[in-house]
Amino acid sequence: MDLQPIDFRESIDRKEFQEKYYLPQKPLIFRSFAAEWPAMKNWDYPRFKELAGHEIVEVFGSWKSNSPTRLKTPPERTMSFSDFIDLIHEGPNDFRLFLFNLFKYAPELKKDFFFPDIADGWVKAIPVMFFGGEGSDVRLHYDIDLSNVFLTQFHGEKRITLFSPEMSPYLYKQPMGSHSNVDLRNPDYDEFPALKKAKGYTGIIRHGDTVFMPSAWWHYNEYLTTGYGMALRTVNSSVLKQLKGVYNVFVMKKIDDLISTYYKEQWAEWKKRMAKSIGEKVAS
Ligand SMILES: O=C(O)CCC(=O)C(=O)O
Ligand SMILES: [Fe+2]
Repeated sequence: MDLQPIDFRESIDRKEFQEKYYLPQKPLIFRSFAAEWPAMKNWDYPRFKELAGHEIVEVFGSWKSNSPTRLKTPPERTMSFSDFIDLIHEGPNDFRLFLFNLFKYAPELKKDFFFPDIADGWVKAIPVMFFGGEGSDVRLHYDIDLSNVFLTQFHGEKRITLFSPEMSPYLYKQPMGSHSNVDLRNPDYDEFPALKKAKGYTGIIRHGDTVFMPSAWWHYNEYLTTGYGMALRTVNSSVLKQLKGVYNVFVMKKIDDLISTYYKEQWAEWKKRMAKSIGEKVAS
């Protein structure tokens, strides 16, 4: 695997961002995206507990042991948001909240950030959050809605590893999905030889940093410490891709869920075989 550092900028204006990153679809870590948000100063765990601590949340655990071939993995347990916050502070563990809409329970938090004038086409209805305990990781995937993602980090550090869409065959993309089962923390080159040829980017985001992940870019995120992030997104510039995104979310995901329910083992084995046969072709 060849991993280069993701470009980093303290500050970048709209014109330069559009020319160098957004239009050519190149990733960037930058600080000016969220620098003016009140959220950077006034969001913390006690406030979240006060506003939404009693809400029941679905908690995810290690992806490797929980139906890793399924597009939508089932949650491992449910608990109050307050207990979840305590749990991820109890030391290294695998617990995470994924695509968590905290704003549904605490709409006043929406006043603490705004959509920066760095791009157009914001999907304003779904700012979503991600929480994780130190040591947890997010399976290698790209977002099936095919939008551009701006992921801002709060209170902690996360390592982000990115690959362009062209890298899919080298990453053993599974059919009927937008995810891979390769473990980038311990890459098994005997089982996944094509991975050796994958070329990507890596970087660490800390409190106040935002990583721009272009549409359909693969990401593997590791929580180096306990922390959380918020993702804002802009629609894909191609209407065809927007439609593909809608199809992925509302049709592909449902079909995968249905077949996974009725043909669990066979479906999982077929997906792994398909991903491997594509990998074999590009490995040599
Ligand atoms: O960092 C995380 O927990 C996951 C973030 C993610 O997958 C995303 O923003 O699309
Ligand atoms: Fe994602």
